[in-house]
Order: sequence, then structure tokens, then C-alpha cells
Amino acid sequence: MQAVVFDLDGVLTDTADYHFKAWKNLAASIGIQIDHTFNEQLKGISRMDSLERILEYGGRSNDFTLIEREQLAEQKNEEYRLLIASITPRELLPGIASFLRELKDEGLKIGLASASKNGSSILERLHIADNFDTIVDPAKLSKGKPDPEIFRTAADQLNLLPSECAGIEDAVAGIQSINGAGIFSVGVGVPPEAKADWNVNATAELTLGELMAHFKAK
Ligand code: B16
Ligand code: MG
Repeated sequence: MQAVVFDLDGVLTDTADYHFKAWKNLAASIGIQIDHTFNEQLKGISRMDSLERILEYGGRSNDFTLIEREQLAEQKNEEYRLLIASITPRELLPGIASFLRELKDEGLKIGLASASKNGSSILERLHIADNFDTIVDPAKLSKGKPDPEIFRTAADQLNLLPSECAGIEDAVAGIQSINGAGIFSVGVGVPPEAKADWNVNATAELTLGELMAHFKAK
């Protein structure tokens, strides 16, 4: 194993609640009420795909032009950016700082495969941007998670084969993306149906020793 490719939201930091708050307010402004259970479906899904799912859920799929949908997505992003403006390194999930240090100390490469167009600025706010050898630009992808493109692109950008990488995800769509790319998948709190190669309950359980052992056993 020569690299670890990380998802961001739910793996490095927990911005799910900020996304939820911003989507909930946006949805309410057009008469759609969403709850935490529905929000689970939006994890790892791109901004525009998330909006489509909300409109479908509210029975309003055909009520907005493309320009109006782009404005709605922008409205959500404006509130989301206000919410994430005050993120600090304290919001790194447990164990992540030491896990990144272990990877660096052992000379492994580190990549980011997040659907978020705000990914780079969040890494800066968490003070971990310098650890990353590559960041996939989600704006350049033709398909979002669960399509394998994002994780396959991360391996390509690192000049590695998918079989030389591990990927870590908290969303079912993300595990499907990693598995489809032929990368060893690590699920953080994902249900067994997602079929991750190794499952942990929380990021605090991530250590290089454990990861290597599971990677070699596959
Ligand atoms: P943005 P990940 C995903 O990040 C989030 O889980 C998902 O809820 C969000 O809609 C998506 O990023 C796009 O984010 O609106 O900031 O571009 O889990 O792939 O790191
Ligand atoms: Mg995620």
C-alpha cells in the first residue's frame, strides 16, 4: 500500500450538520421539509444532485428552470460557507491528526477525493492542507459518487495503480465509488451492506498498523 485517499465530510471533519442546516433552510424556503433521516441520502452526493433529490422528495422536480436550480444551489452554498467560516483544527475528527502523521512518517502519499467544491478551503481551516499530495477537483468530474471516477482520478493523480491505494469513506455512495475503482475500501460507520473491505465504527480506530494488516489480508 502506497497511498491513502480520504473523503472529507464525515472522515476528516464532520460538516454534515452544516450541510443539513443549510439544505433544511433552503428546502423550507420553497415549502419542502427535510429531516435527519432524509439527510443521510445526501452524504457524499454533489451539490446539484443533492438539490435534485430534495426537489424530488418534495414533489417539485419540474417546478424550477436550470437557472433557478443553480440559484437555489448557490443560496444553499452561501449559507454553508458562512457556517464553515469558523472551522478550526479542533474540528478534526478524533484520531485523524495522529493518523495523518503516521502516514507521513512512513512515506505514504495522501489524497483527497471529496465531492465538495469547498474541500480545499476546509483543509486549510483544519491546518492539514500541507499533508495532501493531491486533491481531486470535483468540478472536473463527469460523474459524482457512487461512480468510481473520483477515486480512480485520485490514484491517477498520485501516479499509482488503484491496487496500491486505500480509500476511506463514511457514505455508502463513497464505498461504492472506492470499490468500483478497484481500491481497498475502509468504511467509517457505514452499514455492512456497503461492503467495505474493512469497517471501523469511528475515525479514532484508524491506525496505519491495523490498515496495513487488513490491506495485506485481502
Ligand atoms: P459542496 P464528501 C460531500 O462531501 C458531502 O458529503 C455532501 O453532503 C455535499 O453535498 C458534497 O460534498 C458537495 O459539497 O456543496 O461543498 O460542493 O463527503 O464527498 O467529502
Ligand atoms: Mg463523506
